[in-house]
This record gives sequence, structure tokens and C-alpha cells, in this order.
Amino acid sequence: MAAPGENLRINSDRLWDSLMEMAKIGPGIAGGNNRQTVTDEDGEGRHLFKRWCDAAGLEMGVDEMGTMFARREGTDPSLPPVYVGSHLDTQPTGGKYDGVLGVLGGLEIVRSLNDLGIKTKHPIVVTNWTNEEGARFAPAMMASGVFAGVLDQADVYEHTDKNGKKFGEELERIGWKGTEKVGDRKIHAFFELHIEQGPILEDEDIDIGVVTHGQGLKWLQVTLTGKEAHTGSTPMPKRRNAGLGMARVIELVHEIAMDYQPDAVGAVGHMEAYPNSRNIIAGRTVFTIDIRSPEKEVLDAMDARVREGIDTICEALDIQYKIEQVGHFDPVTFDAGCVKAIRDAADRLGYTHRNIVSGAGHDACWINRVAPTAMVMCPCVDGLSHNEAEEITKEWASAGADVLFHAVVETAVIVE
Ligand code: HGY
Ligand code: MN
Ligand code: MN
Repeated sequence: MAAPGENLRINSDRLWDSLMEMAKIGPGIAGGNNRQTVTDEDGEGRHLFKRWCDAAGLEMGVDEMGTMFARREGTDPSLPPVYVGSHLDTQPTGGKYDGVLGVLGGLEIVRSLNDLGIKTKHPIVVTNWTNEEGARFAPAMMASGVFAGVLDQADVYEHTDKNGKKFGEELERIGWKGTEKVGDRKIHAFFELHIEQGPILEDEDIDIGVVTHGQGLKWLQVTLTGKEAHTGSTPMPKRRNAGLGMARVIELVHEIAMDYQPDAVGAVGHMEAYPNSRNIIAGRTVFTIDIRSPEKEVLDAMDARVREGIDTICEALDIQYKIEQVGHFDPVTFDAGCVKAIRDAADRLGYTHRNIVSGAGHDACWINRVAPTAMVMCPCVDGLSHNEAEEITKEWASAGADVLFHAVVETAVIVE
């Protein structure tokens, strides 16, 4: 006799169609998406998601960080819900699946339960966390960080983008600042489906990543101040070149990460030079160092070496520096019970799977601090993400959503 839900599968075509529909909002210039947080495009994507939730009979709640919670009632409404979701915001040159697969995979679970007339004891809440990417407004995983009590709401409301616009004002402007107090919701368990954003699963021809851990991250925003001067008439020994300082720090970050292989990573993706004129020596540079490791000791060691190195570089170039930590979370160990539910689901469904450590940060990394949490990953083509060419197959999306389906309904308890 099959156990309740043993043969559950999502509707693969409907999930894929929804992904393609959402991808039309905030299109990029090379086939991906530019739907950055609290832009008009983000607002449009939220409206589409809400229309779909309304059609599925879900009750929508929105908190003061704009996070969207679409609730499917359980037979016992007093029980804490099982949450499932991710984020709809994208990088400026993002892909169609990063985050979106997790939100629409959660919606597809609800749609499939509705089709099958299946009820669960615990309510199920499909979630769209605001500003996971941290590209327009640092830090990443902003709303889930406030929900978990590690970021201060009033503070992040004041964070500005490169045009000086404030996060809180932009959230209000697009009409998605809710009234619910952030973090009041009780979560029975949280599950997030996400593309791997790395090459392991595809290289090993494996369908499912059972995410046991998430690596830790630090974002250090550095401001170097030298002196603007003529690139032609200023003798080399008299220069205080903040551009040269930035170049040396970028090289230093790479070298330090290479000292802790195979797992540590480090790069500088955001960089600004002022006045950014061809024949003026850069008087000021602002850039963000992104260092990560699955081991806290390594992350801390890299942080210390980077700071020390910046001091040495600036001393030699006679330039000043300021270092602000604008993002940080330590390595994460996900809930063993939730991880087991995912692994058992992959087994039951006959998908190949392996344990994996998430290289990227996710909302699950913060929510893991306030509720039992785990993640399901599916492969992506060439492991490419944060690139408009990000691609997955329909089969990978469906396999991931099937496993998510089983883990969620098993935890929410199907009512016969
Ligand atoms: O930076 C990250 O790891 C995530 O994509 N926001
Ligand atoms: Mn993501
Ligand atoms: Mn991302």
C-alpha cells in the first residue's frame, strides 16, 4: 500500500510555463533578467505572483520588509505552517531561475495539492523574501536577515543604492511595504529549492543536491583615498594612486583565497573609481571584497589577512583606507530532520542525489537560525549563474520541485 503522497509529482509543464511567464518581467539585454529589488520591475513581478496566488486560493500577507507570504490553510490552522520559497529579485544581469525556481516551485506544490484535493494538517506558506541578492542595496538576504533578527529594520531602510535612493523609500514607492511586523510569524519548517549556481551536480550527472551546509560569507566595502592629479604631468614618485591601491587589493584577495583551496573563494565584483576620467589619477576608489569559506576559522583568517594586506598596500602608496563590513554570515549547518526528508524524497522518487555545501548565500541560511530549515538543489548548465545565460532543463526543474513537494507535504502531514 503506497504511503500517503508516495507518488506525488508536480505539473512540470505548468511550472515551466510559469517560469517563462515570470521571466518576461524585467527582461535583461541578453536573455536573462534585470528585476532588481524594489524597482518597478520587481513590483510588476510581485503583482504577477500575487495574481497566481489569488487564483490558487491563497491568502496573502506582506510584512514591513515587503516579504510576501501566501498561505494555504491546513486542517489545523492553529499549527505553525511549513514555509517554502525563495526570492523573485534578480541581479542586474541575472538569470531566469536564481530564486524564481524556489518561489514558483513552492507555488506549484500548492497548485498540485489543489488539483489533487489533498489537505495537510499544517498550513503551507509560499514565500517571496525581499532583496535576497543585495546587488542594488547591500546586504544580500536582507529581509530574511531582518526576519531572523540579525539585521536591523530601521537601519536597512536607510541603506542607499548607487543613485542615493533609500531601500525603505523605494519599497514604499512600489507599494509593497506591508503592515505585518517582521519576524512575528512562527515557522514549523522552511524549505528552499534553488539552482546550484556551481558545476558539481551537472559534472557528476546528479539530479538533486541535498544541501547539508552553506558556506560563510563576508562582504567588506573598502574606500581608498589618494589624490587626484594629472596622469601626464605628475611624476610617478609623487602619485597617491587609489586606483593602483584597488588593483593591488584585488590581486591580494585572489592570492589569499588561493592559499585555502579547494574550498575558499574570494573576488571583488563591485568597483568604482572617482572621478573616473581617462587623464586623472583616481583620487578615490570604492569596492567590495567578497570572501567565503565553509570553515569559520578560514573565513576569519582570510578576513584578518585582507585587512592586514590593505594596511601594508596603503602605507606603501601613501593613501588612506576605510573598511566597512557590509555583509556577513558564518557557515551554516541545516536541520538534520529536514535534510533527511529531502534525501528520503529523492530516494523514493528515484532521483540520483548527493550531499552538497551551498557556495552561494540564500534566505535559508538566515531562516535556519529561527526554524528547522533545509535546501534542495538542481543542476544548472555549466554551473553558470549571476549571468544572463543561466540555464536549466525542464527535467532538472521538475525533479527539484518533486523532491521539494515530498519534503514539504511530509512535514506538513497529509490528512487522509
Ligand atoms: O551572494 C550570494 O551568494 C547570493 O546570490 N545573494
Ligand atoms: Mn538566489
Ligand atoms: Mn543570486
